[in-house]
Amino acid sequence: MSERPTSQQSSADERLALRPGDALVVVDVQRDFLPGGALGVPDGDRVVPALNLCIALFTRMRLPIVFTRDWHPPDHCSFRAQGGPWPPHCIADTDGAAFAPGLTVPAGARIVSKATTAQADAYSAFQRTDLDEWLRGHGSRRLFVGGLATDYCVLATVRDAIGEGFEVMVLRDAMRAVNVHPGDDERAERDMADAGAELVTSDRLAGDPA
Ligand code: VGL
Ligand code: ZN
Repeated sequence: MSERPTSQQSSADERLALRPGDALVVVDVQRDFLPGGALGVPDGDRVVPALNLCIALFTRMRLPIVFTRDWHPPDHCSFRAQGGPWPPHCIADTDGAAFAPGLTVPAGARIVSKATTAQADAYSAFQRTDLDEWLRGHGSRRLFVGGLATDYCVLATVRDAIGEGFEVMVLRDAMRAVNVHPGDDERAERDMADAGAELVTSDRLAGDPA
């Protein structure tokens, strides 16, 4: 480790240094998406420690943190009884819709509820929410995104964020996929990269010295 870093390595490190204009977006880390939940994502609980470290870092840097949540009415169109693809999940104000146990949700953190009406689903946290305006109002230009699930709400949120002009860093180790079809996780990562997102590992993020 005594070798001088090449210019490429140092620029990668510089890109992982948090700075004003950065925000953290934690997508749908809710009980129903954890193993054993109504729509359990394999290893979904594994995102919590990685995200908590990011949440601590963004908190220390006084950078915005947004928690999104799936927040459906009991007769939501995505549920099988209504002809949708999913079992009932994340019904507003139920235990299943609560944030994962152990997830650090700082007091005053911004919470964005999505897919809140029966007639429409929304995988992206930008769909019919004020997330875009809120982030712009806070001067955010670059988003670090992790959570559940890689192949649905994370993917859709990342694509929309790029479409809205944000730079996006995807926290690879802080997200997990449903994988209805084997390989959906890899396809989702490729789609995000093709759309212009950078895939990074959360433990390489750096703040200012404490
Ligand atoms: C999600 C399926 C259905 C997600 C939400 O948060 O990725 N997936 N509703
Ligand atoms: Zn849903």
